[in-house]
Amino acid sequence: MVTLHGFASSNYYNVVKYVLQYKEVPHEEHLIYGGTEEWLSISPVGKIPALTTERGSHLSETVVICDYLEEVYPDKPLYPSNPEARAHVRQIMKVMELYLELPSRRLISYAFSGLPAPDPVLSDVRHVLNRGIKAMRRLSDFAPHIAGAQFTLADVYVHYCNAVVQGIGSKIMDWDILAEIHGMREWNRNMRESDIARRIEADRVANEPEFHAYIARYMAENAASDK
Ligand SMILES: N[C@@H](CCC(=O)N[C@@H](CS)C(=O)NCC(=O)O)C(=O)O
Repeated sequence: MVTLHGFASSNYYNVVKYVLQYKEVPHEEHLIYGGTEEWLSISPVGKIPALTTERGSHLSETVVICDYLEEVYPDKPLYPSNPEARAHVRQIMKVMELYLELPSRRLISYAFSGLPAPDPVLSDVRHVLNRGIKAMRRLSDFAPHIAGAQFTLADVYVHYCNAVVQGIGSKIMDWDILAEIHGMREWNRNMRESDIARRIEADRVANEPEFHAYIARYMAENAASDK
């Protein structure tokens, strides 16, 4: 059995969790928020999620984990068999990560602390997001899936990255970022309807109070150590 480490409020954790459920891979979840030295032996950068394989190896980085699962559990494939189409799926995910999720994520501490984000940060984030929006307009198909006819990892990945774009980026910047990409909001709504997505959302909602308590403790400890 594989073990998924992390917590249900993490969008990246939910990408892997979706893939595990979609491929019906027997797994257990290990609730951890990270932040300790021991965690680095499982996830070297300290990020959530990580996966311990059936053979006991530890993997981190969401797409690396998903690609591993794709190779080891090839039934119900999440990549097209054609190399060009496969690269297109990877391109969508990379653009989403670098030009939409990560810039939105830069605002996460302001979202949690309630402090205003400095103007140079906002302007930098807006610039990168605009590039991402333009790219996603060109790359996304929504016919009916993000990369076309086949449901792929890009659907799962973009859906959960959108949670950060919408919940952090749009919120802090007062800007409906997803509405800028024609078809994205409707597609995103449809993605919420599957049984897997509903289960993952229920777990996320259940985890929220504990996650917020963890963040509050983390911020208080860091504020104390800054003094
Ligand atoms: N590049 C990583 C990003 C993962 C990530 O940012 N995870 C967040 C939780 S959603 C995290 O671990 N944040 C805590 C930290 O950055 O120390 C991946 O693809 O898995």
